[in-house]
Amino acid sequence: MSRPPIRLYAFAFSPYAQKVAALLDFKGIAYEPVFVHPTRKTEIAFSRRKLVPIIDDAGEFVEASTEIALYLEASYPDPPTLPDDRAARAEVLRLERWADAVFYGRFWVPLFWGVPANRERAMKSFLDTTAMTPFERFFLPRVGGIIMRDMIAQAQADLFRLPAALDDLETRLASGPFLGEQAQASIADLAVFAALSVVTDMNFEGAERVRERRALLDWMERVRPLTSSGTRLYG
Ligand SMILES: N[C@@H](CCC(=O)N[C@@H](CS)C(=O)NCC(=O)O)C(=O)O
Repeated sequence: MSRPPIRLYAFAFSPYAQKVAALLDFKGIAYEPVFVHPTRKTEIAFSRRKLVPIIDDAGEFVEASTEIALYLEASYPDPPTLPDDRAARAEVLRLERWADAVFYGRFWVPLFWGVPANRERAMKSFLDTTAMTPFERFFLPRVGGIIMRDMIAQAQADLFRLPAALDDLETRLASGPFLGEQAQASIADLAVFAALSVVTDMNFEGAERVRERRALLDWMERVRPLTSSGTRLYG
């Protein structure tokens, strides 16, 4: 009997959920996104951490993007997202952690939450993708900015880091077709591509900062045919 599609609990513009969607698309695994209400989170009431992404693979629940990536690699090894060689594997996993812990913080967070037009689109995505009461529809866009004001202020302050984050990525890409000097795309490429492609393919403000960098575009064109475009979760 064939397996049902994987359920991917997500926010449309969570970089971690985008990474998992890009991995699923890379591996050709069918999935359906389940968009989670940003405050009630009833869809993931079963979770203690209540963070997205979470996958439900025929009753097997896995939380957090790196754990999901490792689960997918073990359960659906073909095509691989990790090299066989131990040292190369460790390097690729180190770069994936860098994408999560550094790159997303210096690129995604300032760009989405520090730029007003992008922030509005990100907020609106919750109205478009989840069932909201009329009360929530009215108030969430108005109070969201107040609830998140510290985070938004930090994101605005961090916008100056964005060129350095892209410089850093370009340096890491300088010596190989893929990250970590790998001959094949890996989980690290997919983690970074997932975030950059949303910005370029959905024309978020700041997309030109990526597009003006030839080396980044060339690398993106190498990864793009292997997975989905940046509209993957939110067409
Ligand atoms: N390390 C986790 C991070 C997950 C995470 O922080 N998710 C955010 C969305 S980008 C979330 O669910 N936030 C909800 C909240 O903080 O209430 C992963 O890799 O999946």
